[in-house]
Amino acid sequence: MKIDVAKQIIREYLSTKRYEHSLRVADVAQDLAKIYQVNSYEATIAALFHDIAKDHSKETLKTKIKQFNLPMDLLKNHHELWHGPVGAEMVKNKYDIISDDIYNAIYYHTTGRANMSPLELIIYIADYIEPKRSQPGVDSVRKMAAIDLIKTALMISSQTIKYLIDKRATIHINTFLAYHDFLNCLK
Ligand code: DGI
Ligand code: FE
Ligand code: FE
Repeated sequence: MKIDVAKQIIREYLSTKRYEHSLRVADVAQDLAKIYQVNSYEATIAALFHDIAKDHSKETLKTKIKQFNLPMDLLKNHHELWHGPVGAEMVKNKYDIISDDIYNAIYYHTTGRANMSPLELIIYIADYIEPKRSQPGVDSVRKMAAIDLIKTALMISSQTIKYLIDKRATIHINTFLAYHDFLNCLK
């Protein structure tokens, strides 16, 4: 699939705001792919599609979780966490562009997980640091992104867990497993 075609497809699914976010994530993902010698086409496609399910209603997402036979325990977690897995399945079922690596990059982009591939890390990071993001501390994460993928991912998962605890939000097990694994990788 040509990149322009991918852009047209996601345009139909997403609000202008979300579409532009996805284009920015794709730009950052491409830059990171160059630095870390990851396939730049795969990084662009995964980034463009990462939020494909984000503008679906809660009800639609729930229906798709059942339809795609995704793990039902997803439903016990916050609905913010549903669009990654649903998006990965939507792309897999509709377009022939998907490698396992692209599938996993979309699936796990919100929580992360243990043993993330370089492509998965790039999407996880690019989503967090795209130029319009303004979370506290994001500039030091941007600097680290040019130096070390795991150290960057550790900064993101630490900040995310702190933020979720402060909000008293439920935290998905993969969010913790990602944090644990990044630390172990750096030992
Ligand atoms: O879809 P985006 O907004 O571009 O970004 P995303 O898919 O990374 O979603 C980010 C949100 O997800 C952010 O508000 C933090 C939240 N999140 C990440 N891990 C968890 C989580 N929310 C809950 N409740 N539990 C988690 O484990
Ligand atoms: Fe997302
Ligand atoms: Fe996103």
